[in-house]
Amino acid sequence: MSHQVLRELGLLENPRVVAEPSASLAKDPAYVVSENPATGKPIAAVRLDDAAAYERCVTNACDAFKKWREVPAPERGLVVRAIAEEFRRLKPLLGELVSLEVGKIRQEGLGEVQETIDIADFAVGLSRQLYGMTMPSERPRHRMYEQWLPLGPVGVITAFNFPNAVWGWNAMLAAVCGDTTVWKPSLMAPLTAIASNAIADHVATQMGHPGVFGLLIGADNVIAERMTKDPRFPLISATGSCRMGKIVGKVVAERLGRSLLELGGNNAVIVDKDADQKLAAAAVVFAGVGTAGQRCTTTRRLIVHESIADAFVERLAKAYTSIRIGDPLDEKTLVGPLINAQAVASFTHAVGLAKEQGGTLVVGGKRIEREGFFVEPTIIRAPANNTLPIAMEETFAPILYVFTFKDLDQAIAMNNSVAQGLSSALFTDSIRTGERFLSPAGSDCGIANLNIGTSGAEIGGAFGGEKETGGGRESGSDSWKAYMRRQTCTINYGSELRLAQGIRFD
Ligand code: UN1
Repeated sequence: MSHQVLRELGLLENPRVVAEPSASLAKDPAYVVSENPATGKPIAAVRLDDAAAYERCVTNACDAFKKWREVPAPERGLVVRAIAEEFRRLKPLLGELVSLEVGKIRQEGLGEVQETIDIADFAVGLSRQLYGMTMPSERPRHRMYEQWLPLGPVGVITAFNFPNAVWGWNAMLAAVCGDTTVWKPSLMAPLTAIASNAIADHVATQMGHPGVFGLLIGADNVIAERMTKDPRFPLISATGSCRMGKIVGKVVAERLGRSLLELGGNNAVIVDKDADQKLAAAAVVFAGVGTAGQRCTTTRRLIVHESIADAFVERLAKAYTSIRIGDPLDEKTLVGPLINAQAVASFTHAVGLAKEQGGTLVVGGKRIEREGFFVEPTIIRAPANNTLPIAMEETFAPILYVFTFKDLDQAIAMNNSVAQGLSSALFTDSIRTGERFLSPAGSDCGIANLNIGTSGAEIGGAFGGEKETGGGRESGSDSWKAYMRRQTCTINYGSELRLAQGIRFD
């Protein structure tokens, strides 16, 4: 069945892809094998790019940029519109490939492709709205305004967990902004990257714009390090771990380039005593176990009012134990596998540490004995003193740590007590409580929700967070500005040279 998807997406004809890799090819360092995490079996091997391929691709992106930047933005929007149409047509296949390669359940695989379609639609509208401001000049017969101009080739580094959408957020915006992109995807999801990029590249090339969408698949020390050091990329947009972001941020800063970082999260949901508990539980379950806990927006900590804690945890435990785990492509499945054996080891390690640190296992905690990389959705209660050091770390797995609070400011302090600042949520029916959470003394995260969970953000808002999450904003709102250069222009249409600040020089 997997071959059917590969065939229909044109991957079998792709010169990089070897559908049935031999044992010796699978060991060849010039290739990476993409495995199905639900079975641990290979799907296909992909040939990696080397330094020479890097040079060809980046030169191509620079040459294409020179032409693309002069195409009127609304016309660039038409190209993105055609790309969105192609993603619409191929959504079922591409969604299935996402499920196959990274283990997302079918609904989430489809949702991911929808996210790319949505941002492409957003970008089409944006292509007629790259507005600059005009400001009154202090000098007579002068006009002053600012304009937004294309920036250059953008290097896009993405993680395995959103192998299509995070590239979409970047590439679709960059394209209408007049930039070309060079995408370095995760080596855990190269097939989705090849298929996704080929769709965009094919449409753009057919419409007379080759080279706008570049792709480089390779080891970090061959591709990603080169990209971050390369001054031909005025912007590097990187999504992934805080550890990776600290390296990328530093290297790009050394050459005074721009980086847009969207890194880890350690997101909490606060449930106050007056909350609609049914609503809160449904939201915590989706955000806690969805994508098997492998979203940067996953709920990792639950901070629940002490008066309702036992009842609420019991409700959650019931839901957690009835979740259907299994083949991601089975419509009934709600939780698929983790990405690989290492992820399972991190899960097991975190659960072990939590117990050593005084945590109480409520449900889950074990690897599931079957092929692939499945683990049980897990709830662990922190000891009464609310101290559980492992909960301060982001483990990319479905583990929910439970803490209790007495008053709101204590809960907010706990929400803000981690190194990252991506997403947060509060469940309450009180306006006063809700507004306090959203006030300057409230959540310190880039995303703060009321009566909605921490994950599953719409594309229309700016997406990203503070502190070790990296500070970058991608996707909607005015995130496009990161992909352009701002130019302030002053025009003298009089015949006298007037100096600003009233300076006389004669
Ligand atoms: C990520 O995990 O890197 O808000 C992105 C969400 C998705 C995006 C997650 N729209 O959960």
